[in-house]
Amino acid sequence: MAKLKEMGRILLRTGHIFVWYCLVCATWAAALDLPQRVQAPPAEVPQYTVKRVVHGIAVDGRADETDWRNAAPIHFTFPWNDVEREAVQHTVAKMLWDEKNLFIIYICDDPYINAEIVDHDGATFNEDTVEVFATPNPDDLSKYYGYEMNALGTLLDYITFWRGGARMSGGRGWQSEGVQLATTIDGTPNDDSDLDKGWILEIAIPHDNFRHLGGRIPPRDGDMWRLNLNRCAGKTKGQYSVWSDTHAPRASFHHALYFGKVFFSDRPVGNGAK
Ligand SMILES: [Ca+2]
Ligand SMILES: [Ca+2]
Repeated sequence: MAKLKEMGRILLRTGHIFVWYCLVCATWAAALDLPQRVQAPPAEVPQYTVKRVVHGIAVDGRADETDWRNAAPIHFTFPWNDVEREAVQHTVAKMLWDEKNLFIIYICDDPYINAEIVDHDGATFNEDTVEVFATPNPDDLSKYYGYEMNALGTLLDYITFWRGGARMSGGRGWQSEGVQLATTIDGTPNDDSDLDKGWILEIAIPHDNFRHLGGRIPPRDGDMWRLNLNRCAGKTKGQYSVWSDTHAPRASFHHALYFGKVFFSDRPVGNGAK
């Protein structure tokens, strides 16, 4: 009898734990509240040729350089938003390189710009933010660099590692060096009483920052990196968008298997086909 009572108590306790587990899971899923996939993923990852800077890039948050005008555009896709029905918030990105830096520019349409974080390594991904995830070592997609930058130009940088299907978040203490970053904003950030036009973020990342994960640094003509460009939704009516679709059922960017393929070329930008 005592044994039966003890078993009953254990079952009750186990039942309580199970109920609590379900509640925690449901709360967690609701808290995430990430939009679900509305488009079928493509069969192949996209490719991009990064060409050489010719005239020079001023990292000032403006896209008016001849080299940027001549660089091929990347148009982000919206796997988790029905942009046939809602006003699309375009992002156009471009990449170039020289002997010292990888340059990226993001041109973002955004009617409700939100960015308040100014502390380095803050949670910029909760605001209007663009990102680059990259590894120069295409043979090992379990590690890559993350640069997540809000519309104010605040940078969260890290190296992320995957172990046994889980992503380790301990790499935030890693700091990039010598990065130049600038933004321009056309609108009134953090004021949703009017409509903003958008913002531009321009970044130069010295190649040396990519030296820890294998691959050749600096890259040479023909080298291929795996890389993705992302945009987070911000606080008001935002859209998650991305260069290379991550195949994820809910908005999510940490899927290196689907990063795009980026080829470094010695060809000068503006010379020949984009
Ligand atoms: Ca510029
Ligand atoms: Ca960091």
